Amino acid sequence: MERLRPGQDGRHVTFCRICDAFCGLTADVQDGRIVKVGPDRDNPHSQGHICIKGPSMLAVTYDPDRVTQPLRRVGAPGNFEPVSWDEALTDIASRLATIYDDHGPEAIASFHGNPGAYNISGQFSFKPFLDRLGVWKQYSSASQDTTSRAVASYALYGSSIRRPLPDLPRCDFLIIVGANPLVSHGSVLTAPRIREDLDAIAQRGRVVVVDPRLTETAERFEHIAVRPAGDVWMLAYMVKTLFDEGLEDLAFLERHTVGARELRSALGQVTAERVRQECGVEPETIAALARDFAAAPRAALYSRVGICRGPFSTLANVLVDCVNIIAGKFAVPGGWVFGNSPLNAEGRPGGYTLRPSRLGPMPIVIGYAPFNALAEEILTSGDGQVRAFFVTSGNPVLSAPGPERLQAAFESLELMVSFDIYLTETNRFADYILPTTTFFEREDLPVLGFPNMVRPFAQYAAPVIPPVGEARSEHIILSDLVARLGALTDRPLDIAPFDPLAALDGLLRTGRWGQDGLSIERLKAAPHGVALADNIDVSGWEKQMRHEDGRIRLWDDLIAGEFDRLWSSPPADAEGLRLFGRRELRSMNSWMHNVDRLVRQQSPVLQMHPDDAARHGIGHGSRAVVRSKAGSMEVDVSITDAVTAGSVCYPHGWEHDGGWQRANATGGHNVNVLADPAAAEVVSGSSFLDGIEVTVTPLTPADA
Ligand SMILES: Nc1nc2c(c(=O)[nH]1)N[C@H]1C(S)=C(S)[C@@H](COP(=O)(O)OP(=O)(O)OC[C@H]3O[C@@H](n4cnc5c(=O)[nH]c(N)nc54)[C@H](O)[C@@H]3O)O[C@H]1N2
Ligand SMILES: Nc1nc2c(c(=O)[nH]1)N[C@H]1C(S)=C(S)[C@@H](COP(=O)(O)OP(=O)(O)OC[C@H]3O[C@@H](n4cnc5c(=O)[nH]c(N)nc54)[C@H](O)[C@@H]3O)O[C@H]1N2
Ligand code: SF4
Ligand SMILES: [Mo]
Repeated sequence: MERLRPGQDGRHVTFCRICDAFCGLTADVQDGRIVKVGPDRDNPHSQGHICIKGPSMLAVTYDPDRVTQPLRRVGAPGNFEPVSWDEALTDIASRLATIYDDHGPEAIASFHGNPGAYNISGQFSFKPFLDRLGVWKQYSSASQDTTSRAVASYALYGSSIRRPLPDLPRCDFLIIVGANPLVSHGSVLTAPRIREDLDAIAQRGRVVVVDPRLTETAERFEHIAVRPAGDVWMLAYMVKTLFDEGLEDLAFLERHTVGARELRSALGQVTAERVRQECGVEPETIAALARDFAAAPRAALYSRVGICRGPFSTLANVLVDCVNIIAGKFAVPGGWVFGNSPLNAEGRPGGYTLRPSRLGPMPIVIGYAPFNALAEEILTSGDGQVRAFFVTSGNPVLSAPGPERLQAAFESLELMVSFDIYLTETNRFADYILPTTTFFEREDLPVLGFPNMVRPFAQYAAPVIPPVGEARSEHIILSDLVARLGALTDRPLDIAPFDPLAALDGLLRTGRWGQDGLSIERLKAAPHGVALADNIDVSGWEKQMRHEDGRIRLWDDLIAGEFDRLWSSPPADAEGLRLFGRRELRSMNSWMHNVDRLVRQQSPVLQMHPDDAARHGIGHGSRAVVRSKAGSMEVDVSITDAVTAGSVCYPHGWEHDGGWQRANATGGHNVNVLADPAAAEVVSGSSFLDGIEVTVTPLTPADA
């Protein structure tokens, strides 16, 4: 089949790059412009599944508020004037060269936001560029969703990039802890038709959702309501039950693990009473769940961000894997398995280091430093102070703790450069906003999804249209910047132009299906994508172990230390309220809020249980103040028994003040004012975003 050229009239085949599902899309081009976006029914992976966000990228692409030419800051934050690429890059290169020569890489920092993970241009240039400059102060949204998972993997398997996933197509009993796949469409799990996969599991067996809210997923299946941040106790009790009742897979433990005895003995400290108090679930319910899980031949316990942002997130993630491993559900069909990426992953760092720094030791996880150090790095004067900051596809002022301090930090920088498609709450402080492409304007492979596909699949998408306005993809901008910088800096700089596709071709050819001829060329010849296998091949998982003895560590110093911290933590306050977040189908973190049909019906409110509302004198629709140790905000309250008593729920990513006019008019508040910017889990650097202790005080009386 002949591929259409970018911008050529006709139906283009492509795929969505907003979330981990990577759904196949079609895009109809007329007179050089995309006029319609729909599902690609011939995509063997997503088979016509899409959600409303995919086609909404049409509105984003041609949004009159989109930034489509380079902007230079003039005056107060948010004020910009257009400049040429040449002017922008010349000035950035010269200011960067001065900072680099005078202060070295310690004076440079970066933030890599979420959409950058779905973009090979950014993935294969932004981090490599900073790595080659010697910059280690690289921050990312991983501190908000993944570093605790990565550290758990490092402790267990010796590699922070080995992340098991549930083998949905062959699973008959799935427990989901802290994930809402019917809305999120999967995280570290690529299964575009996930609703059908879950329905099929429920039909064959059970799907049980452990969550403080009766989520869209919980409502469709079985629900166990848990207190936010309490499930580390629940998971510990599940493991304890498996050991106490002789339900462990002794043969597997003997052959493939070390530390089962120490783990078992440590769990002796878990009492039913403490478990009930911490997670609000009856210990007998938890024990019954553990028994049923162990008895089911093909079962998996899956968890995602709901357990990654509490005070014990690394330990919670370790315990998730322990439940699977000890019950004999690890690396078996239908269980908790490693996926089959088509890319050669040999060169990928799976490390975890504690790096000494002027602000104390910093855990560097999957190449990123803990986000909570960023503002301090910029604001703390002296040797090593950060003066230049690059941000790509990130909006930390809305997405991360401590927005006020971040704003002050960004405004104090000598040089701040943002790569984005909008003028945002973050880059309004930048010196330059460099306009980048949307996914219709660039080529990509679903690289992030590769290791997490329950049905291994690969696809290449060509650009549907040429870049709108003067937009350019990251690797082109950075290749240009590198050339200019090389001519200016006194330090040795030997960085070749970035070529993401060539790099990926090499990784495909030397990867799992390379011998069968998998390459970019082969993918280009199959526009709807290539189904690589019906199921994940679970054999050979031992080769992925990175501890010297090849065994899984159920116990080591890090895990022991985290248990010690848990044992000495003060018991939960039975009267207190804990705040946690939620995602909406029509919202994507802090962006996509400029699309009217997505945000029209959204108005962020604080959800509160009727018993708590009565206790605090709050009526439905009341205004109230939510206060935490870190800050406060005014909210509208909605009373609902969908949230468990003792907890309140508010979404993130609101309170816009950028160039996106529709978004600015949406209202809502930046919930991250309540998150403590100074606090993070020490071992992983993960932020505390769920389970924050708050008070809620009415501003309007209950009967108003
Ligand atoms: N309280 C609370 N806070 C949270 C969360 C939560 O659940 N609760 N969730 C956290 C999670 S999981 C995450 S991942 C983070 C996300 O946080 P971030 O990664 O900081 O931010 P996003 O909201 O995803 O913003 C992405 C930015 O990328 C831009 N963008 C979109 N597409 C492209 C593109 O193709 N190229 C470029 N260059 N830019 C693009 C958008 O305009 C936007 O400015 O938020 C975290 N923050
Ligand atoms: N529509 C939409 N899709 C998205 C996103 C989006 O913003 N909108 N964001 C994308 C991103 S960046 C990510 S990382 C993924 C995340 O994907 P998921 O992890 O599937 O998504 P969440 O909705 O954040 O699910 C977390 C769940 O954990 C629950 N939870 C909160 N605290 C606790 C706790 O202490 N214990 C337990 N057991 N549960 C808890 C929440 O109620 C929520 O239901 O989604 C992606 N997909
Ligand atoms: S589910 Fe995710 S990948 Fe699929 S259309 Fe929606 S946003 Fe895009
Ligand atoms: Mo995320």
